Amino acid sequence: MSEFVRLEVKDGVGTIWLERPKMNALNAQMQGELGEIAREADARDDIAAVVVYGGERVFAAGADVKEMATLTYAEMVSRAHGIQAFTRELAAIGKPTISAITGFALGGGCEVALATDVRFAADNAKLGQPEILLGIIPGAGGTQRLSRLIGPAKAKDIIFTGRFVNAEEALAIGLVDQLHPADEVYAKAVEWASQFVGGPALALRAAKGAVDRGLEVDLQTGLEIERAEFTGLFATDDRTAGMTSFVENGPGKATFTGS
Ligand code: CO8
Repeated sequence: MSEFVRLEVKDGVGTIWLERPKMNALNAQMQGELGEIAREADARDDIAAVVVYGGERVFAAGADVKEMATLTYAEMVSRAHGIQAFTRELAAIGKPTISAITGFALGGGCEVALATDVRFAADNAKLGQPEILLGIIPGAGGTQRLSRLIGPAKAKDIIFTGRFVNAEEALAIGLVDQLHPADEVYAKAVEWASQFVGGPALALRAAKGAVDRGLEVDLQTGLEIERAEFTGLFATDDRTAGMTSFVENGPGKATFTGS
């Protein structure tokens, strides 16, 4: 049983709740639980899309600095793979994922948000990678995912200074995708996720895989990845249903089964 992370499933949307008062500081146990729940959300057929939410007050203020403060170099060497693993598990969910961000999303918290496909933020949100102020750097994917998302110059400014980025700036630089009032941001994220319930799950998984794997390689290899994913979908019932429905009834009326 998880203590600090909870998976709630409602009408086809899974919400991963971060629940470690006061600030959802991600200690090692919580990181492990988040990775495990991400794997569960990926595998469960009753979940079409996933929302990550820290509650109305705070998304997550980062790794638990109090836990990290006394770790030796040798101890961190053996823990560092686990630290990257939980955001990798989140990013590997083969379904649309979205973070609903209220309050602080800092350090490891910002890295959690970066591991989802899309980010909706409350107008009170503050994001950042303040690790430099602790004498370290982001270690759960921040240097890589932030620079891929907003470009290296803006990412370096945020990582070098450790400054907090407010909601308006985050929207302007593409760090978040939509702003909403704090008490509406979760509902808006659920609404976005709900679009994919009853969708062609295998095509969505293929689309996400092609975009994400393609970003890691040269264009030609990316196109090969796309071709393999594209042709593979011709083995699915959903593409038969989608095309037959189009021919017989016009666009957008197909019923998909996810097979
Ligand atoms: N770790 C542990 N405790 C924390 C953390 C944290 N990251 N953030 C806040 N807290 C605690 C405070 O110590 C305080 O505890 P207490 O009430 O017992 O004294 C309580 O939460 C409330 O915090 P504040 O009193 O400071 O509240 P404020 O509203 O004044 O400030 C801030 C909130 C701005 C969030 C402030 O607490 C802060 O700056 N926190 C640290 C943010 C930070 O540096 N995050 C980066 C951490 S390093 C990191 O994430 C490494 C990434 C690589 C590994 C990723 C693995 C997950």
